[in-house]
Amino acid sequence: MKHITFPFLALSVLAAACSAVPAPEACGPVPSSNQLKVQDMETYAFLHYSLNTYTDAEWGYGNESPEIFNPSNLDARQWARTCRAAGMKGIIFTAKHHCGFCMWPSAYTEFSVRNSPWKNGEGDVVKDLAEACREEGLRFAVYLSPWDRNHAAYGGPEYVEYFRNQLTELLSNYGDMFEVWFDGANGGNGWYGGADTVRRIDKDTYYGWDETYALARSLQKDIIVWGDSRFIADFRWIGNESGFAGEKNWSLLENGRRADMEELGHGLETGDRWVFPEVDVSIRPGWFYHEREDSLVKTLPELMAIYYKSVGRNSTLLLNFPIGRDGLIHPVDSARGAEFAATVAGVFAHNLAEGAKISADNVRGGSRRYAAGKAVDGRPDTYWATDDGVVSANMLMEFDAPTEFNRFVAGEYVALGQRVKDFALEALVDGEWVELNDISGTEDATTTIGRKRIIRFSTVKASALRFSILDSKACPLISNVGVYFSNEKVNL
Ligand code: FUL
Repeated sequence: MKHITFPFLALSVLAAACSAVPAPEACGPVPSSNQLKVQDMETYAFLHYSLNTYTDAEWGYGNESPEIFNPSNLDARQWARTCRAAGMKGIIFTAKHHCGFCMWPSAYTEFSVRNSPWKNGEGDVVKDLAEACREEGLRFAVYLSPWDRNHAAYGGPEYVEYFRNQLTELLSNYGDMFEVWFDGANGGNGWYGGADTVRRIDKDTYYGWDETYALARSLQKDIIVWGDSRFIADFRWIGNESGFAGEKNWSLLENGRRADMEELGHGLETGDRWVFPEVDVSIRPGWFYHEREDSLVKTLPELMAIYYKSVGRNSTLLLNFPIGRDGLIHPVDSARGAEFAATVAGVFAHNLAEGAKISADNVRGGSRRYAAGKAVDGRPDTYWATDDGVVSANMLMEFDAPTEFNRFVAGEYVALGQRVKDFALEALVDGEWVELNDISGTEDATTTIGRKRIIRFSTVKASALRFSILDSKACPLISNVGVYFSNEKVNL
């Protein structure tokens, strides 16, 4: 009996010891599972394509003829393949831009591909792309412009019904969607069914966002809403279209109040709702294709800088590829996208922290379950945690031999809330502790962490790295730490 009871007893003692260390409680607002899933996609693509592609414009007036939509070579599979090769995990497509032209044969308007010569009016770009995404293993989503410069009733209640009908069509007929994008540009001059006038609306009240968001959520169980209203959506605009988030970046905003530019860029430490930041930027100067921009495709160093300032600053990156007039993504853009993905993968291929000796000056209940090593075990669901009430602590990484590195990555276990307010990095170089800060920073870079924070510094050759959390809303939960060496060129 002994040899059976003993391990049994030992196991129960161990179990009791583990359960004696309570798991940390959530701190403040937390993300929904839909938000977490989109956050974890990190990079996904925007595709801008509409009549503007053929009028060489960025905003159509709404008086264009559907006849001009007749691409010779439209191939949604090429778009999906290109996006996948660029490291994109999903695609958001402009089903309807401000001109009002529908890239699917909507039952509610004549202003759509149904009245275009392309495929004799039998085509459906949204359907083609939804299928291509499924084939390439990408998630799919739509951009539906609330502003419609073609519709005669824009500005009145009838248009809002039309808008919701279109939303229902899109979210019912094309399979699973991960996001719906309700652009913030709203009202102004337009064709409006021939009225050719100026129509102003109150963008907070006109669309009945509460109900419209609820409609979207009721039609798609995994969807997140991107919106720009005081009825706060699930993801927020970052406040610029240049590709950067603030150094300090909270995933929170205050519900019921329109955020100003400062709050969009940095979030709000005291916010009462989880609203993750999304950085939208185009690989070219414009969102739509213009031949004159063929030589202005962003360079690899520019794209890398954007990556560090978006994904590396607790945001997702929504990178736009315009569709060309032939119905394809231009080869320069495709090649640049693939180079970008390969470079990101290369920089973060080898985590030097994995070979280091890892320790911390505080570990929750002294438990192995919350040990510092949990931050380098490659698992997103385990983390280093401190005791409740301990809001400053450090983790030490000691290398076998002096090691060269210039990138540091940290991530919080945000399912239980974003916590860290301030941290510091120091490297032990020739026996001296040297402070490391981001090379691009105009602001203090080592502040918030969130889901992922990347710090870039000039190469150091160090025998140890100290990651100190200086202040946190509650005990910090660090699920990921990485140290890397990269020699890729990055724009500051
Ligand atoms: C803006 C729009 O006005 C642009 O045309 C583009 O669609 C961009 C993503 O959002 O608000």
